Amino acid sequence: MTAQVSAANGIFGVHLFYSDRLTGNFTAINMFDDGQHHDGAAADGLYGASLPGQSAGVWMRFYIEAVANTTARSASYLPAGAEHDVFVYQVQPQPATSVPVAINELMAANASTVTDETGDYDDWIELFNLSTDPVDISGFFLTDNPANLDKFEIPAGTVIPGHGYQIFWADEDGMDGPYHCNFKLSAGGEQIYLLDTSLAIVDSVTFGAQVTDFGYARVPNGSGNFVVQTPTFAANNNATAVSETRETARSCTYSPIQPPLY
Ligand SMILES: [Ca+2]
Ligand SMILES: [Ca+2]
Ligand SMILES: [Ca+2]
Ligand SMILES: [Ca+2]
Repeated sequence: MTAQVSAANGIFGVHLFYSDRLTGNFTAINMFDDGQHHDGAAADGLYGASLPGQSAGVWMRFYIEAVANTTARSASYLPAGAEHDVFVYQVQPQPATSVPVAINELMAANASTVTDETGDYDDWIELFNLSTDPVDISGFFLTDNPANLDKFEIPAGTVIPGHGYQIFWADEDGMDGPYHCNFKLSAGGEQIYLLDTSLAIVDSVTFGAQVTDFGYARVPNGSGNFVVQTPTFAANNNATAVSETRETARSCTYSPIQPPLY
């Protein structure tokens, strides 16, 4: 953090107040104008200080206090209404490096396309392994909440074969099996993240309002942008035409149910 500060009588001190939660007390640290705190040159009026690193998803609040070098030690604040009005930001996750797994397709309004093991037409998320080698995603996470990145932990022993698919039901039916997430997909749209074991983002998708019984899928399969199209449950997204051959799901532990052909 840096702040450009000046006062007719000079500066007594500049302080950065911060909190790693949305309520409660602030911690104060000094800001410096010594050229050693990412503050430009020494004595140039630009003060600097660094906030301690935080985990992804954390909401941070902060404000700055500048105290004039007068007997009254009069103080000014940024924002002016601190500490009732403060700055807020959320720490974003780092992107993961070289995990060749994509959020490949999702369905947030499944009325008649495909059912889970219990016969429910529930939301689903399809992951695709872009590489030819198996990828172990045990301990990875799926979430629909950027403030709760470790919401659903992918079970141990989850390996997606090379060029294979893995379906996760987003139905809050965790008792029905290991691949039932503790969240649903909003048909009105939201964000879905896939994160690795250290909560770095492997892939994410932001989607808007969904069309009932249509998929939202990467085309070309695994790498393209998302398009609304006929769903391809646990199968290649390029194969949406009736005349095309569907790729068989190789990673599913349940009986794959083919979506209807249009
Ligand atoms: Ca400076
Ligand atoms: Ca279900
Ligand atoms: Ca949701
Ligand atoms: Ca698909």
